[in-house]
Amino acid sequence: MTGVKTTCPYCGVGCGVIAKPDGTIKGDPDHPANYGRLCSKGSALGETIDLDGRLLAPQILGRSAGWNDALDLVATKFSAAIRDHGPDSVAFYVSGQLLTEDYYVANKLMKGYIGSANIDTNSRLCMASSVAGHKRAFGTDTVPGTYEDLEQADLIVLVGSNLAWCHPVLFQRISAAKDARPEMRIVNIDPRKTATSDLADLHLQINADGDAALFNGLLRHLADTDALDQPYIDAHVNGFDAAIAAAAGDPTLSGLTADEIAQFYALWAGTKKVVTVYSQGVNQSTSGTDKVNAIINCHLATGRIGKPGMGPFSVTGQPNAMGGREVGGLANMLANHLDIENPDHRDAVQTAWSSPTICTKPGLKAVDLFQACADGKIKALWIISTNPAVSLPDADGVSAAIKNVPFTVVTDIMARTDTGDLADVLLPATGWGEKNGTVTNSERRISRQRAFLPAPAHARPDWKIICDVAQRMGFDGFGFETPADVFAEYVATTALSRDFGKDLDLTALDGADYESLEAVQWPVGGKTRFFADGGFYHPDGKARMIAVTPPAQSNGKFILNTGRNRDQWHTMTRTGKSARLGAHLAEPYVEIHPDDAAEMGVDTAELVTVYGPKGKAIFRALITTNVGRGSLFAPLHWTRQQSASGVVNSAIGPRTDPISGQPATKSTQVDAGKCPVAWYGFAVSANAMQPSRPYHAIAKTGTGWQAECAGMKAPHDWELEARNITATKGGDAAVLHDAATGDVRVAIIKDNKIAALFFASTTPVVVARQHAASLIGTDVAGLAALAGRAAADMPDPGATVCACFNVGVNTLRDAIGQGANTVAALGKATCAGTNCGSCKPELAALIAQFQIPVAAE
Ligand SMILES: Nc1nc2c(c(=O)[nH]1)N[C@H]1C(S)=C(S)[C@@H](COP(=O)(O)OP(=O)(O)OC[C@H]3O[C@@H](n4cnc5c(=O)[nH]c(N)nc54)[C@H](O)[C@@H]3O)O[C@H]1N2
Ligand SMILES: Nc1nc2c(c(=O)[nH]1)N[C@H]1C(S)=C(S)[C@@H](COP(=O)(O)OP(=O)(O)OC[C@H]3O[C@@H](n4cnc5c(=O)[nH]c(N)nc54)[C@H](O)[C@@H]3O)O[C@H]1N2
Ligand code: SF4
Ligand SMILES: [Mo]
Repeated sequence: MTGVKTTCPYCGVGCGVIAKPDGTIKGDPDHPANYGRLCSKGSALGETIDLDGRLLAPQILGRSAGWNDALDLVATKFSAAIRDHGPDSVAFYVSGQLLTEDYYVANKLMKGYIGSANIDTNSRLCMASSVAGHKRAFGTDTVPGTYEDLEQADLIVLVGSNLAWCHPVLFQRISAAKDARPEMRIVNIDPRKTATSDLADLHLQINADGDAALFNGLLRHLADTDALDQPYIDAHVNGFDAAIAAAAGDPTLSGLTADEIAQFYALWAGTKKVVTVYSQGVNQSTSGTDKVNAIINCHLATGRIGKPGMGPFSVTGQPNAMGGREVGGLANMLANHLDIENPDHRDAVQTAWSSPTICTKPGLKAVDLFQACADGKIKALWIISTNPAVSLPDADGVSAAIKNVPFTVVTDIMARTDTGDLADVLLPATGWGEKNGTVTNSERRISRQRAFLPAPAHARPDWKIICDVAQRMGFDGFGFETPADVFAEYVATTALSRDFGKDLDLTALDGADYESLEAVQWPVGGKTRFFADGGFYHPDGKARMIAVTPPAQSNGKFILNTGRNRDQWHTMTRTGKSARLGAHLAEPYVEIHPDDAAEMGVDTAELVTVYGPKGKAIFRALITTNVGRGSLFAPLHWTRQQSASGVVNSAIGPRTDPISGQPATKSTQVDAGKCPVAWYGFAVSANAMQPSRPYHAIAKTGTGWQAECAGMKAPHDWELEARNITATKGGDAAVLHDAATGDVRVAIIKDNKIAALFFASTTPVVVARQHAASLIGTDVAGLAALAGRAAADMPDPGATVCACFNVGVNTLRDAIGQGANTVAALGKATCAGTNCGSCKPELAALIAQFQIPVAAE
């Protein structure tokens, strides 16, 4: 069969994919987001579509149930709560990973039929500050730029964005543009040195939340050096005087030196074609909305917006973050970029929907919504396509809050998630590859997701499940038979936003053939960029510059920063299935500066406990100068399914931006110290493990599973401990216990094959992990396996760097030692980096680290 053209379900780049039912995946050469490229996660999609761990039938209180019973129960419970406690006693918490059609019907049901706006989305944790900033500046939530601007710019400023890992194909497009035009300049503003910093000409290691001070200072500098576009300001911008007056503060409060600041300001002022890309380092902050406006202020004041190669560019995280913003998935939006507070908008939407009611006030934003659950105000809750028990701040408090709701429904594709484990009813959704719909990417481009696999067992598409419940609650208006019907209604309702003079107008797609719909950017058929000649959406048609007051700098002992890894997607329900993706970074870690580690008495790979305002988490210490003193960084990916104490949001409190309500998940004041463990362990097993030790983290390997663990007290019986941890019964065990060092090694052999290996030590276990995993299922003699390192003829590749070809750090180090001193040469020698290219920044870093210095003459 020829492949099916669809769209990657991960990040907001929105790459076109050609997929086949056998799991063959390749980039779509014709898709304007990626022109054939894919990153490591996109390339590995074929490894995540198996049915392992999938939720395949509805469950009521943990038991399989039929759809009729489950849907009836959900409809009855929601209707009863609304009847007894009013519409605001129920809530939906949805996701930027829903398709537009799913989102559209969920929003319609809550806002037009239930009559509450208690529908919020994980986009609150992601894009809310950008939405609020756009609305303040432009009068509507418009992203003015396009991907081409990134290639046409002479200066790209990446603020709080690790594009190399989080939007890898955009990063590759920029990297290729810089190769072609080496004079192109890149500045990266991030408290942490990342793979993205490696491409930058200037990395500004700013203090947490120093951005507003820095961009305020830039505005002042632009004014002082005659770099303003006065005619543009006069014609199209309000608020200049107040903004410049507020920008009088000292930019070194950003934590940067006067020298660094001068370099950056001169570059920005002197380069006309500048794009400022920003992401979660900007949005996830108590000053997130202000940071967005401080950035946009500089673009408005110079008229550098909406022209080729110029503009502020908020890149979206999730595949359909943008689509959700279009249909109104946030609790403070109505639908189609129209406003809840505007009675004319409400009337128009209600008329278009022919709905019995319409919400009259904004609903609860995510953090408040879960607080209302804790307070007993929410009687029925439906969570769809998101995992808030992990991803919201105060994750343990949120888990307790969900438990406190009398009736909770979770729709997911997986049977076990931290959130699903708390639900009364689980509803099985069809996942990527099995469902049809549309998503909108960061540059407003709508692409089709198309099914290339049958729906497994009883799973159903999200839009259908929502419509079925709506109909059982007695509502008409949900009789859609296909996602094409939903899309057609959505397209038709965008006539409303057009008629109110808003930006979102898809009516040119009226009657378009859904099956063959090509990727299309809105406004459809019109201009691709907004605002070059003004035309803003405030009533007077002008933009607004906003007076921004930078926040006071934090003086806590440690600031906990959080974010993403290259090869994992959020709570790992899908990427966690791929052994080669897991091999990149296999356990929860915390980046910590060497001086801080020394002060704490923490050595490489020991464990660190991070104490937050509401709870704590334990991580492996990764000692590195990538973070500054007093700064810690931990990834958000680990959940209670794969780890004990690895949920970073357990250590984060529910602080939010006062305007957008977005949680500040990148700057928590915490305390941290060495975790006093008695022993460290590492195990590989053919069986799935759930060690339940004070610290553990499991990951998939090519032969089964691996587990890192640690205990507070040495067990009496190491063989028993090894069997418990590796979940291995029977067979023979060979146990080596070195009384002098305390090192323990256990091999369990069944049917002459190695079933499990376990290594423990009073210090972090030094064992060739990949090699140990490769022994499972082989007949290597038990004692040889316990050597814990590879024989000379079978070198251990080390931690995976290139996920596509499974090339490890040791292999790369050897190749560099033999003279492969460029990324291209390394690719030739080892294949690393020659498929998706996501690891190229790390290859460059390894070359810098391992290259044999050429002796000075
Ligand atoms: N591999 C991978 N890619 C993804 C995802 C994933 O889970 N995995 N998720 C997707 C989603 S939903 C999103 S939202 C995006 C997120 O994409 P990004 O925003 O690029 O990713 P993060 O790692 O969350 O954070 C980016 C950077 O912000 C920095 N930062 C922290 N505090 C500050 C600050 O005060 N100022 C500045 N200037 N920087 C700061 C952090 O050090 C971090 O390097 O990624 C998308 N792509
Ligand atoms: N500390 C900290 N916390 C953060 C962040 C951070 O940087 N730091 N980032 C925040 C951001 S930007 C985001 S976007 C969130 C992400 O956080 P979440 O949305 O909670 O994370 P995911 O793992 O993407 O959850 C998606 C869920 O939907 C399921 N799913 C997948 N496909 C489908 C489908 O087709 N239908 C249904 N019904 N379910 C499906 C998956 O199995 C999974 O359980 O995390 C936020 N939390
Ligand atoms: S950059 Fe990677 S994760 Fe993002 S859409 Fe493209 S292939 Fe998917
Ligand atoms: Mo996100």
